[in-house]
Parts: sequence; structure tokens; C-alpha cells
Amino acid sequence: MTCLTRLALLLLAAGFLCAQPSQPPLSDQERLEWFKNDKFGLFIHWGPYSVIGRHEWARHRFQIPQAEYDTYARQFNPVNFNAEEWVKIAKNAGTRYIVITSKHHDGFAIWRSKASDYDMEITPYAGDPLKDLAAAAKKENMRLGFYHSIMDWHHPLYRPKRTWESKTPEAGGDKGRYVDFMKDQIRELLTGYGDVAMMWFDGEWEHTLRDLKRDDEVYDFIRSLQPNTLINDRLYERKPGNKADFGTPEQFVPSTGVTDPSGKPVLWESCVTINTDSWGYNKYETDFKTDRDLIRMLVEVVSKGGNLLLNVGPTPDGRIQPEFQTRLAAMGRWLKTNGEAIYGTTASPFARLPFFGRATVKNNELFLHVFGWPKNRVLRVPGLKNPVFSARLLGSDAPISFKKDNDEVTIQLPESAPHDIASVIALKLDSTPVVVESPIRPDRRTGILELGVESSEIETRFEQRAKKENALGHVFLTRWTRNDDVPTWNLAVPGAGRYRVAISYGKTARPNQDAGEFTITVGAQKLSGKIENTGGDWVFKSFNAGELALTAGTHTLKVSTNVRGVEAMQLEKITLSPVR
Ligand code: FHN
Repeated sequence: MTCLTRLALLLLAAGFLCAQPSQPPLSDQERLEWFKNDKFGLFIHWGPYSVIGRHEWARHRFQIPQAEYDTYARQFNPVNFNAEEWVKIAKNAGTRYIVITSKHHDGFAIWRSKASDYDMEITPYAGDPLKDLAAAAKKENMRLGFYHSIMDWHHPLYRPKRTWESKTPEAGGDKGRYVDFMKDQIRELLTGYGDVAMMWFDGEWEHTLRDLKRDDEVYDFIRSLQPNTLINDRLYERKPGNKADFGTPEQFVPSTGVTDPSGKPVLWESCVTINTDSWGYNKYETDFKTDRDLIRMLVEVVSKGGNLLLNVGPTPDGRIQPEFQTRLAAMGRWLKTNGEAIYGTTASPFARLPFFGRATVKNNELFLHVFGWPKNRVLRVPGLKNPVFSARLLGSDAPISFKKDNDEVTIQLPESAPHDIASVIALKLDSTPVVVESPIRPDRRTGILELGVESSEIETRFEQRAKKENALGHVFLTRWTRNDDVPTWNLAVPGAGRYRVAISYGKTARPNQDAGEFTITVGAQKLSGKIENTGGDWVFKSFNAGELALTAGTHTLKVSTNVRGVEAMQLEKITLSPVR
């Protein structure tokens, strides 16, 4: 055997070994375990669009011709990139995994790709950012996954082209050969960058893989290279019911978790930006979610059985801007004290709670995350069948006491909350919580039904804006600038009857602006009214909205408005008083 043949065989063997999965295949249950436990990941969008600094869709939004965009790609030179620093920021934030854009829609590979000439090799940067990040993540036991766009605005074979750059966007190209290319790049990522925690596909809405019937082929291909790598639903479509590992609601928190078409809860992960809606670096974004928003969003997501993938868009030279770092660090500090009520927990057993907060469960402990510390220092938890053995406050030695009457626990709280954003009470039970579902019922004495925002869920479709807030003893819906966001209550009345409906809100009228209308809907009944100026956003006033006739049993009540772009109102509550 000649030396050349021997060398060829050696190289072949090395290549074969490289392609071997790094771990033996786990069962589905074992493979998904870490995702169910880790709850919180860091999303990173980074590439030539960061050089432009105006959102990752800059090439499309500003119709930048390919040749001009390539000048930005050639300038991509992250001289201040420090992979270990990024992993430290992620770890200090309490995130347990990182997902970074290997290739976004612009088609640029932020690694040294042999399959493409549109990669880091055309930049002045001598390194391979993904190699460095994989090494730094491994060192810190931080899982690393890759976001990979199916849609590709650069590759000559991808179709459709952008309509602003081609009069015949579907003409030419070769989608089949493009998918072969995409598989070549996936192979590079799955054989050269260590254990890949997940492949996070995106840009699926032009249905390249579905139309070619090659989505399952790519799924199997990934499994053949790394059998334990998780795969998100966007390899198929952005909705449950396919064989992907988890769903990906974007920029919103599903009102009651995510279920498949049969109603079975499925794994899901909300991906969210810290700013308003730029995933890639945008130097013009000045509106950032607060620590408060982000900690409460994490609690809400986990209380509904999901994960939160929170995004940063680093600067072109490789820095994570301070507005992101300070918020991530605040989340990490909260998690240092309260992480046991987040990591490894399962969803709240309650469809809703009578206080402003959320619940999570782990083993025999029920964690109550209290956002609005009750002024009377009493917290009621109705509908809990289990005996309660003990109660403790996370992060505080302050004594708390409790008593249980039938299915209701009443907890006596200390004067001040351990954390003004969310304080956690852990109730030790005899086993996992057993609860009696309790829609909101009329007060036994007065017959009045009070629907406070704290016990609503916000139904939305995409890019939720409305969020619950508390101040001055009020809990209200704020940032309600999109009428896709609809606060919703489930209630029950023991007998048929008529109810006078009042709506309470704060509203600062703006000059020359029609304040719009609200509509309260229960089944086919609708009550509408003009939104009035109350003299201030936090000046809450009650307005009569009309009457409803309710049959005995459960009902869903929704409040919507016809307002978009400005805050409709600071909605506080809906009150139904029986008409004698
Ligand atoms: O178009 C992308 C967008 O740029 C960003 O990557 C988000 C993050 O999930 N996904 C797509 C929009 O749904």
C-alpha cells in the first residue's frame, strides 16, 4: 500500500471519526431533560448587519444591493470580541445555554466555512468566532446552540429572491442544490464545534424544505451527526404538531402555555429582545425593557411551562452593550436568591391566582412568586387540596406564618418584601400540588365579581406589548399600544342573572387625539364605550359600561380596544355587580 493510499485512508478515517456523534443517542426523555430544567438561555444575533447597526433586516429594509452589503461584510472585524467574556456575562445572568446566529437571512457565515465563500474568510478577522465561543462555553459547562436561517438572501441558488432586487424572484436558482449546500454547512457546525445543544432554525416561512419535502431529511441528517441535538419547530413550521422538540413563540408569552393539536402540553421557548424589536445591533434603539419587566417575564414564562431565550445583538467590534449587560446582571442577582423556584421547576397548577404574581412547582414545593406585595400583608391561595407543612421566604429570614382552612391557605407576610420585583414564598406540601380549578366567582356576601388585571391572561398573536404593572397599590395593564393584546378572564356565576358592568382605568388624553373605544365581550354580548380622560395615567376612575345577562356556569370575558400606536389606557379592573 503506497504512502498516498495510507494517507488517504487516514484522512478518510479522521473525517469519519469527526462526523461521529460525540455522545451515544439518548432517549427522547433524556435528550430533553436539560432543556426542561435550564429554563433560561441567551440569544445572540451577530453578523455584518451589526456593522450597519440598524437591525438585522437592514439589507432588506433599506434595499441595500448585494455588492454594497458585501462591503459591510468585509468590514466585519470583531477586534474586541472576547468569547470568555460573553460566556461570563451569560453565566452571571443565570442563563444556562447560548444560541448564536451561525448564519442569518443575509447568508453570511460567522465561522470559517469550507462550504461557502461568504464567511469570516472575507473579513480582516483572523479567527473563528464560533470556534472560540464553543471552546469558552465548554470550559464553563455552558451549552451552545446555533440559530441557522433556511432563508438566504445571498446564495445564488436560493429562491425566492427579494422582490425589490428581482422582477422574477422565483426564476432560476435551484432550491434542491441550495438545500444540499445548507446541509454541508450544518455538517460543518455539527462536526467541528463540539456538542451542539440545539439547531435553532428560522426563515422557514418561504417553505423551502416543506415544498421540496426535505424537512424530515434534514431532521434525520442532524440526528445522524449529533443524535442529542435539539431541533426547534421552525425546521418545519412555527406551530406545534410536528416532530421538532420545542415551539418558538416570538416576542410574546403564550397566555396559557403551548399545546399540540390534541391539547397535550408541548415544550416551548419564548424568544424576546431586550429592546423593542431589534435582534441584531441597532444603535438607534433607545427603548429597553426594565429589569422588572424581564424578571417578571422569566417568572411568567416558567410558570407556564416554558423557557425564555433572551436576545442581545453585540456591536460589530464584539461588545455586548451596557444596556443589555446591566439588565442581564440584575436577572442573575435575582436568580442567585430565587433560582431554586425557576430551574428544574414545572408549570403552575393554577390557571390563575387571586394575587399579582405567578407560581411554579418543584417536587413537593409550591413556589409563589409575589409581584405586588399585599398592603394588608395577607396572601390567599384558594383551591389547594394538599396539607402545608411549612412556609419560607426565599432570601429573607423574616418570619411568615400560615393557616389552612379547607382548600384555602392564608399566609401572613412580613412588612416588607425581600425583593420589590418578585418575592418568592416556598410552601412545603405532602406531595406535588393538587388544586381545585377555581374560575373567579362572585363575592359570597355582595355577589360582586371583581376582575382585576392581576388575574387576567393577555391573549396576543405576535410581538406582545401590553404588560401588567403595579404601583401605588394598583395593578394595571400598561404599554397597551397594540389592539392584538387582549386581556381575558375566566369567571363563573352560580345562577343566571343580569350584571351591571363597570370598567376602571387611568387615561391621559392627548391633544387632538381621539382616545378611541373599548369593547367588553362575553360570548355574543358586547358592551362598548368611549375611552375618557381621567386626568392622568395613574388616576383610576370607574365608568359604567352597561349590563350583561349571564347564564349559570363559566364564561370568558375579554376587553379590547380600537387603539393602536399609543397607550389605550391603564386598565385596572372590570367589576360586575348583580342587578337586583
Ligand atoms: O426574521 C427573523 C428575525 O430577524 C429574528 O432572527 C427573529 C428571532 O427569532 N426571527 C425572525 C422573525 O420571526
